[in-house]
Amino acid sequence: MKDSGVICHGDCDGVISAYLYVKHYLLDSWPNHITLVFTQPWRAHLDARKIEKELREGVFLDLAISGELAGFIRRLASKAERIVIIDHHKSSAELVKDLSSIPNVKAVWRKAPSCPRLMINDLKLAVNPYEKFLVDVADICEGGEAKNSEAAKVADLIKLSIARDPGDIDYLTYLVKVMLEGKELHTDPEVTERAKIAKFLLHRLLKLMGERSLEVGLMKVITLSLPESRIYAGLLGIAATEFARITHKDVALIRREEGKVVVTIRTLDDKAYRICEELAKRTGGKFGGHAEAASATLQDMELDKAVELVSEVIRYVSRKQHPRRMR
Ligand SMILES: [Mn+2]
Repeated sequence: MKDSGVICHGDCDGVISAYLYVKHYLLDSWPNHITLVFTQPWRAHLDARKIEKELREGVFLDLAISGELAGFIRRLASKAERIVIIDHHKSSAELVKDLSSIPNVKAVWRKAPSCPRLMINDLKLAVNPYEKFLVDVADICEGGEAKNSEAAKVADLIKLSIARDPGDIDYLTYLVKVMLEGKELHTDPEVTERAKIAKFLLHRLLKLMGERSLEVGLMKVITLSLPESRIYAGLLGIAATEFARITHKDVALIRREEGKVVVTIRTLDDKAYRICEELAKRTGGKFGGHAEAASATLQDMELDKAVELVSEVIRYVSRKQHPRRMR
């Protein structure tokens, strides 16, 4: 039997997407004939090579598709029987449209609260109450409003438990396994223990962000040094979202990582996407994400210089949006 490869975003809604896909389409191949790869959009084209062997089906879930990944998928399509792409990131729209013209590629792209929500709506999956609950969880993980407090609790647990070490593929696979067995997540000792440690660090990080934030226009701008981004790695996206929620302000988190500067933006409108797009355009960097939650990866530079650049782009994008308002 030929194998299937499932490549998905290593975050809360990515894991739930993987669970739904395996359960509905690949259960007969689980676990021995599926290679499950969890990755981050910026390195997906590298990690995806793990599935390149004898392949029946290649599945790409919840990945903001980069130009490199699109190139990889094109090559893979000439070897695999079938490719499936399901994604809800705004930045993927054009590339997914291009890829969908390849005969053995089935692509589903739509703006949706989460990738699992898109799956149950567009693929018309018949879901049971357990799966429906997890789709609610995925929406909340992606910033959707929490109408169900049980789902909000589980969303928090999953997000935090993953955040501490987003590269821990074994743990992400463990989560899919727990879901396939239909077990409760909020009482699982592995999940709760990991979430507890992450929560402690998140509180420390939010305190630090509060002390350090600068106002640029209507936005809060926060910087983190290389050692700090190492300590809080994995929690930075959650912290940016949480900080924006607490302060009711748009937030730009600028940090140095190994050989690069990463900017994470959270806004109430679509400014996050436009700012990251403009940053990438000006510096030849990369960007991806959604209208209100996006990030850009830029070449390495001193933090002072990065703050100057980001501030200028924030003002530029705000001016373009409200040309008559003086700032
Ligand atoms: Mn995701």
